[in-house]
Amino acid sequence: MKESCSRRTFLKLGAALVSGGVAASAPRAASGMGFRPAVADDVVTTGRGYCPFCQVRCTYEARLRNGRVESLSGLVGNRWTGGAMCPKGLSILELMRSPERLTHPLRRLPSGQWERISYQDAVELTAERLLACMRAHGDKAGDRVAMTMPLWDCRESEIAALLALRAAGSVHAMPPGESCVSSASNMLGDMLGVYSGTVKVHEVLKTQTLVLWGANVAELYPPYSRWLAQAAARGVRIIYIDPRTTRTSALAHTQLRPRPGTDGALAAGALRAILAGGAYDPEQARALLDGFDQLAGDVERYTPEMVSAATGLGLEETRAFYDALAKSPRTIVWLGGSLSRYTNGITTLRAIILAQALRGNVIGEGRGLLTFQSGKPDGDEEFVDHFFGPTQRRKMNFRRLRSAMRRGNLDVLFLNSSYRRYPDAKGTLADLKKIPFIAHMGFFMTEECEAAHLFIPATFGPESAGTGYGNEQQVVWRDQLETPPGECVPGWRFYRDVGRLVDPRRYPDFADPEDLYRQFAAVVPSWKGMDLDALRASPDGLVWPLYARGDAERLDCVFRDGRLLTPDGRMKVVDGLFGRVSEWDYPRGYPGGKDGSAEFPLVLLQGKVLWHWQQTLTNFSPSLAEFSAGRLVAVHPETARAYGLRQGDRVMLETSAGALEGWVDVSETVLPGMVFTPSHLGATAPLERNRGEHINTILPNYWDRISCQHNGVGCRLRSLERA
Ligand SMILES: Nc1nc2c(c(=O)[nH]1)N[C@H]1C(S)=C(S)[C@@H](COP(=O)(O)OP(=O)(O)OC[C@H]3O[C@@H](n4cnc5c(=O)[nH]c(N)nc54)[C@H](O)[C@@H]3O)O[C@H]1N2
Ligand SMILES: Nc1nc2c(c(=O)[nH]1)N[C@H]1C(S)=C(S)[C@@H](COP(=O)(O)OP(=O)(O)OC[C@H]3O[C@@H](n4cnc5c(=O)[nH]c(N)nc54)[C@H](O)[C@@H]3O)O[C@H]1N2
Ligand code: SF4
Ligand SMILES: [Mo]
Repeated sequence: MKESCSRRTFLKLGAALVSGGVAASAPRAASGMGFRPAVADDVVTTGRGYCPFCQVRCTYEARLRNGRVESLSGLVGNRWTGGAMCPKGLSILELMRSPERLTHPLRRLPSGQWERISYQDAVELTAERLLACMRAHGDKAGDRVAMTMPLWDCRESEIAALLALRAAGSVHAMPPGESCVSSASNMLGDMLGVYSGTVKVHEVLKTQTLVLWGANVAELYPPYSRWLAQAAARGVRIIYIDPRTTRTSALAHTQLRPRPGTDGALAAGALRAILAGGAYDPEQARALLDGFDQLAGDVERYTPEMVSAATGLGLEETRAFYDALAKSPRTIVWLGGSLSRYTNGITTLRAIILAQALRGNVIGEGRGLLTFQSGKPDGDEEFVDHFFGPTQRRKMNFRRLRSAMRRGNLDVLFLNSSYRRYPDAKGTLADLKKIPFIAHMGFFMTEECEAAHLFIPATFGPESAGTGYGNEQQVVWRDQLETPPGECVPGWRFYRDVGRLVDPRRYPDFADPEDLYRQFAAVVPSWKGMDLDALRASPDGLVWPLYARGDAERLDCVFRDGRLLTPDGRMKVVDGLFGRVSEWDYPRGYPGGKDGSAEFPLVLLQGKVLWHWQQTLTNFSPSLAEFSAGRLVAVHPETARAYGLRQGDRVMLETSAGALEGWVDVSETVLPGMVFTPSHLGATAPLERNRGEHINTILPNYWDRISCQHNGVGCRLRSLERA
């Protein structure tokens, strides 16, 4: 906590505000959570932190009265956010103080009822389950213990959890990746040697064309809208590719609206057009692309006519797009998360990355690829190995983990996320129920509790300290500003306490996140320069990696030597595992695709909405509920006419996997033949506007080699009005 100010200094500040002295820079507070004027003997202090939700990782200043946080506002001086913050972050206070919040550990009795137990009992019970598994299975125990990742508390909690997992011999930590942007990060890794964006967001100011490929920046990273506005003001041409119109549409010069899941054909067509028009440097392309000579044959069939038929885009707009790419001297492509969530995502992403490479747009100023990414810095494995030694165990993915559950081969699961993030949520729950012991760390009685045997109440926001990381690989600090209610504990404490019971000899001792951070930075070379004091002093932390104290942060293109970071410095056109761009096809279950069914002729698209975070937490915020339209089912006027649906009608949305009820919103924001519905609702949400069966309960369990599919399956609508 910094700058504790007495009543006198606060009054002086108040006087300055009245006279207008600092009014212009006075931070904006969340509505309804404003800071009250001080009264006699109030102690007013401030502290800092960051929002745990999206990867913009906004930093905030908190204002406290008598030790209680009263308001949060975006930290002025944060170079990435411009000092902004969105209402999701401001809901932290509401969520912390929610009357629904669970604040004591609970154990499930054989009767199914919950019983309150002490924190110490919860720790001992968990350690005992791990030790019992180790006694029964010896070396094999490591494959019978797993965890879904605790992403949103702090990095030190993640590390403490990974250490506890390894104390039981396990490496099976499931980050949300496979349901998030893993196809994009893995294709970037495979083709360019870097698993995240190749540049930081500020590079958009230096390009000439910015393609937002499914990247709904304005609704997913609201504070980053300013980067689009600034780029446009500098003459950057913004092309947005999204089947829906969104708030991002207003910030773009042109929008292309292909049918969902067809971007791979559009990108392969771009490759063909660039090759045919000679809009590339043959010598450079041959040097960069391993298999260059195969490319022309691979993209032969993607004529503008074929692309237009596959995507539903007009022939002229398709040609105009290719022309814009061919003529632009510098282009940055921002890869939207949803591209990863189709079973043809790998091919799509490969085609887009190849198109950037062919035009010479991966290395150099104003060129590159941006992503929506956690920005997770490396080093965790190095650190865990430092204490436990290297391991030969190969990490499972979630599909394998599910089949282990199904076969009764999983004894302990730490459920630190929702399980609903994966499609076929009901099937996932049924498999979870085969696990004899699930510890869930969370805040509310959500669907996850239905699967759990032990509930550990977590700390939220300013109730605990630690670092977070964001899209620009910036690491930021959060102060602990309040005492957590009841027996709520930060993740690092629970996992440290369990880990030290399981393996007291090897599990490292640390007092708090600061201590753990310093130990980590001392062990891992890429963190040696990530000085904690410097990081805490800066409004936007430090950008990882820094190998030595005093080193300058690296903010330019990652390919500093003019060379890709793949082992041979080249990019593969054809990949043994991930295939070639000639193989593009519609995603699984697509109406009109290979395995599409005539019974489900509409294309289902679901996704995030502006003021909600993922599947769980913000469903508990009353002020965010005000922005929720519930289970809306958006259809184009033509589709509504064809189905005899009117605005507000109640309707069943049905897929091959199930059905849920919603209300019809007739809207031109979607294309004819397509349905859009939000992803955030939950069945256990206490606020009616956020309550509803989760969309993943009706999505079939489709996966490609990397990711699960959330979009593009066939669906139909059945009116309940005149049934
Ligand atoms: N249908 C559909 N499915 C999707 C998506 C979609 O758009 N549509 N999006 C996908 C994407 S991009 C992602 S990243 C995933 C995200 O999916 P999840 O990772 O499941 O994210 P949340 O729903 O936020 O669940 C987070 C849970 O973690 C726990 N938690 C949160 N904060 C803390 C904390 O500070 N401490 C502790 N100990 N626990 C905490 C709480 O139990 C909380 O409910 O979902 C994916 N699934
Ligand atoms: N408000 C809010 N913001 C968030 C999050 C949140 O939960 N809520 N979660 C954060 C996280 S973890 C992530 S990973 C990111 C990324 O989140 P994303 O996965 O990118 O989010 P979505 O809303 O699923 O999809 C983004 C856009 O892609 C469009 N789209 C869908 N299918 C296609 C397609 O086939 N082609 C094209 N070109 N576009 C398509 C959708 O219409 C939508 O406007 O968002 C982050 N920001
Ligand atoms: S949700 Fe994202 S944009 Fe909103 S305050 Fe949190 S970090 Fe910032
Ligand atoms: Mo994500």
